[in-house]
Amino acid sequence: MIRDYLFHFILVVGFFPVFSQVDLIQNVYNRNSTSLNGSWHYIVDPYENGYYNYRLMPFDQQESPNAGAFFLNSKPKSPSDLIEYNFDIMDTIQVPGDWNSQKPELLYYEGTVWYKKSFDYTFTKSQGRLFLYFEASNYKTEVYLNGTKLGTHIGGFTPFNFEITDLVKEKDNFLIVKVDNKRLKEGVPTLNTDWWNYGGITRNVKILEMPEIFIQDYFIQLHPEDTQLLKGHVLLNGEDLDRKKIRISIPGLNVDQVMKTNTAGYVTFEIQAFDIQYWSTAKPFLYDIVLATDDDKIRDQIGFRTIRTKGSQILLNNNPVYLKGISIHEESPLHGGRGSTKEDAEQLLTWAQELGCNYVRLAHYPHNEHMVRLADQKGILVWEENPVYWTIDWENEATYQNAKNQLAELIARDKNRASVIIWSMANETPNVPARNSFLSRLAEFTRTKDATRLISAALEQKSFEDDPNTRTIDDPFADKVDVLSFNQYIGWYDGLPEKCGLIRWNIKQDKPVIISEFGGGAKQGYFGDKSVRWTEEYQEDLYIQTLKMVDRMEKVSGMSPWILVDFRSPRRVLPKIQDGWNRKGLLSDEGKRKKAFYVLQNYYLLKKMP
Ligand code: GCB
Repeated sequence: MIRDYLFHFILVVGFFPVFSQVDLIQNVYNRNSTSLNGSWHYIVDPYENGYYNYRLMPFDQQESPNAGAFFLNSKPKSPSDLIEYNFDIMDTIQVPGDWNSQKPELLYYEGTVWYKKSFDYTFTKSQGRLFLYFEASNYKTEVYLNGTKLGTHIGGFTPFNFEITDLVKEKDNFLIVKVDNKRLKEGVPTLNTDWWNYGGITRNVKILEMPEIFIQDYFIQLHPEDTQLLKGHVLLNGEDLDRKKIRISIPGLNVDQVMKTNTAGYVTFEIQAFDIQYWSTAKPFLYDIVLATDDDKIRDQIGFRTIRTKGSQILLNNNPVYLKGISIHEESPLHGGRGSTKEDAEQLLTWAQELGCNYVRLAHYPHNEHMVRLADQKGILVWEENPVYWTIDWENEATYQNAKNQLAELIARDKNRASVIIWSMANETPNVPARNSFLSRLAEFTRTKDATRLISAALEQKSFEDDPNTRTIDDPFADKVDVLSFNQYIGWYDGLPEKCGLIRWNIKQDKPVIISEFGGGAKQGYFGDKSVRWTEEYQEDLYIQTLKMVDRMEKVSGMSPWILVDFRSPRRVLPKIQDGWNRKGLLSDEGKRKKAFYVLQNYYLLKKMP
């Protein structure tokens, strides 16, 4: 524990920002925990008055910060004391949840909000260790417990945790969290996106009670080339980890194997398994798995499948698969704002299934864990994406470290999910040398973390100079991906739908192709001629023409049109049509189907390939 704090200290004063104090704990989803969700008091602090003194020095870096530091939760000791804040009489806000959709006056707010939660906790150290776990908080989060800083996390969509064993008291703990969602040029994502920058503690917050030595991380997947070999590793966390016994049991496969860790508490393994029922979209079979040490026991439900490419095909369990997909943003279909609950995920994936999908692209950042857990159960293949979007600060090493860290946290969380078949590095990034090396580094890093999945990125297409109607993918990063994906908007940003009939495709790479986006806007309930923008008929025609074009293309192994549901975007200001919403959804924000929904549904229904 001391070691962790020391490590944290070194990172804080080091060159790069610290991302989290303790490496991520895997499969918190199946651990017993105490929820800190519910009502939290909050203070909106646009000038960061509770963070900096008047010389702009952060209070939390001063030896004796004055009582104005919000993280101290100061209270007057006598009636003459001057303290200009008081969490306990402030308004409350729900956690999890973004502030923009909960408080009308914060709809457009981008900046710092302080959160405070008080709690009692009965625990003695002989019971083990305590960790505070955030599923996500957007974007920069500083966490303090009982006046002590736990650390900082950067990135809005991935989990992080801190050890709190030595800090928790039986009564009156106060947890103070500063969340700042200011967009930054050097951030990931950067200043410019086409989605709402929902701020706040957007997913669950929990306290985990763990044994002294616990299973921090594990990876169990089928060997990509040997369908009877399970491969993976387990990592323990604690003191004196040498030669610790770990038992892995998969009753459904008669697997019961004991292994011993090295001095660092780490062990890799290979297990022969016969008669495996492979996970597939038709039969998404999940095995119950138990990992146990003398002190700890964790269960999971894991599916085994292979995913690889051969020429222009994607092979799932060695059989070609066509990805009948749709792109999805993480907005709640039930109450608006950032989605985070199981019910939100259930609704979005049910709509995707009603559309006939066997695949979803979770755009443009990591979605909550319910999405992939449910996709595992429902047999839906998943593309997961790092929020490297448009033009980020390619030359900035801290930006790279940030992007890498967010991707690492996503892989750490989801690497045991059979549904996840593609890690996407980025979306619509410019073909310039600094970006090429940035994305190549990310891809190489990803392969070292996980050799069992495919790598892609949503690239851009371009026309030949002398022939605007012939399109190709001319991008050096195309050589680094397993699946060649690109977005195209012929019929919307690029001519009218009938233009689809003129376009020829000349894709040279011998790789499977995914059209990661196409689409156009329609205001649900606005009917008219198909030549009139924003009518449902225009969007319907765009889908008809695009799908005819796709049928003439070679190498296409799937698509994820843009997008399942209308979503909020401050870029979309056209009155009476957009009013702050991107209208390219096949469903309105109220969940009403537009005409184009049925065009795609019919196309997927008639598609021969599984
Ligand atoms: C794109 C982007 C997506 C936008 C979409 C649009 O190419 O990848 O984030 O929302 O176009 O609607 O313009």
